[in-house]
Amino acid sequence: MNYLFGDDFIARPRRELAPGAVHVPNWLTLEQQQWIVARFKEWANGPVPIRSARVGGHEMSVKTVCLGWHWHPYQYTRNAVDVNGNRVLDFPDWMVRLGRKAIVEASGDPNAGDDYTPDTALLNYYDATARMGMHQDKDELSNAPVVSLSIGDTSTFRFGNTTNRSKPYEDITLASGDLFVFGGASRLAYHGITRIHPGTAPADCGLNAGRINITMRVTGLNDQ
Ligand code: MD6
Ligand code: FE
Repeated sequence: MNYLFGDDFIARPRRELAPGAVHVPNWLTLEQQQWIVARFKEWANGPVPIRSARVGGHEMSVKTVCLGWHWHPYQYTRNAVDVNGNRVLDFPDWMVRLGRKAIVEASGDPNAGDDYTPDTALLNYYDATARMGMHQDKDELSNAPVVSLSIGDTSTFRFGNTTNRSKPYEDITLASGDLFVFGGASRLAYHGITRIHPGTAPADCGLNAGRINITMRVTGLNDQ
């Protein structure tokens, strides 16, 4: 009862922060979260093990494993050329369906997801001290929306403007099960994670410590 209709339900309403940027708290059920965490653990130990990408000689504090296409600064390839050369796992059909449902949910249009076929997902793992600096997601050729899901510890997400990394920006809480869709006029908004709040994950989400963020994207790329 508290989980369903408690303070959180009132304090964190569904909200469009800017045109095309929609936050839907508590969108995934605990059972869906658990199942995704179990898959994440398999993928993290798959053909391309989870790792911290190197950006300009520094390791990112976040660890990443990819599906469909492998992201490394600042491009997508089928093979993890900066890890072990192996091909990344295919993008699963169930995740395409989940992405379409997310677009329908965020837009309120029952047909809005029909043409949405994400072909890559980045799964980021944050420990208690990990951060993500302000950035734009601009390595995709398509301007289709990015679907973001959070599981585990709560984070502070900084949603900025499309011009630069500084103000104006707004800090919001992304908690376990939250959906955030980044599309339309907000597709190239700067954003980042300023902190993780250790010990805040719901007991039954499947993750004991840290946070997983999944972002599904449409690369606009073809093989060959
Ligand atoms: C995160 N998210 O939530 C980092 N990117 O851990 C992202 O970088 C992100 O949430 C594009 C669209 C939505 C996002
Ligand atoms: Fe991003």
